[in-house]
Amino acid sequence: MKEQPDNTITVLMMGNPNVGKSALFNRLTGANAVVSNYPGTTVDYTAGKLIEGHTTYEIIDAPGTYSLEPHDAAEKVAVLLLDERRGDVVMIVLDATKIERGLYLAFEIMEREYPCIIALNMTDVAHDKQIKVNAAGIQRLLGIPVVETTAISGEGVKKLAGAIRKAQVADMDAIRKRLEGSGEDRDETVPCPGCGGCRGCG
Ligand SMILES: Nc1nc2c(ncn2[C@@H]2O[C@H](COP(=O)(O)OP(=O)(O)O)[C@@H](O)[C@H]2O)c(=O)[nH]1
Ligand SMILES: [Mg+2]
Repeated sequence: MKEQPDNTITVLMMGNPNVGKSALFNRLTGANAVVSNYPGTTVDYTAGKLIEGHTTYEIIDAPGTYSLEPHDAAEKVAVLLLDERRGDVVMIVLDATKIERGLYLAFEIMEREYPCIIALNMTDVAHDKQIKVNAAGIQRLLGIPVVETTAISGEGVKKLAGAIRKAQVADMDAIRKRLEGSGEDRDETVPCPGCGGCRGCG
């Protein structure tokens, strides 16, 4: 990830509408958010700061989008924010009850080789609906950090903040091989991006 001279790293939050991006953003940044209008549009986006140790992150809450082929002005701004490389790190937010719905966008972002992490939000709803969320499995499959969160209670948010510095560029070939089941040795050969070595830190 790219650090600006003043130690600031930009983190662009992207995901489908209603997955809890803004709720997570509020948890991560507190009360110091600034709303800006994206030049040339009527679309607003919000930016705020998160200080983690010696690092300052500028977190940007992008408008929700289903893909990187925008269908309306808000989606277009989300894609422009990504194109600008405003996101030195991209935090992909998925709804844990509808993971597959968000994966299309997640793969599009990962293919562009941004350092990424995934927040699996709405884990409380998943729990209530008895949907089992295998965050550790997804993390091993994708090779990027995956953190379970519940934005409304704040659960997992501290872990999510700590995981930003572990953001990884996804190795799409390795992911394809794993998906095809032809990875040489799924568990042993994939270092855990969460801790660097374990087989299930999740
Ligand atoms: N139960 C539950 N509700 C959530 C969670 N995160 C967000 N929400 C709610 O889901 C709705 C959409 O959240 P919002 O942050 O606006 O989603 P965004 O469109 O992705 O920015 C709001 O009513 C939030 O309060 C969560 O982890 N659990
Ligand atoms: Mg929002």
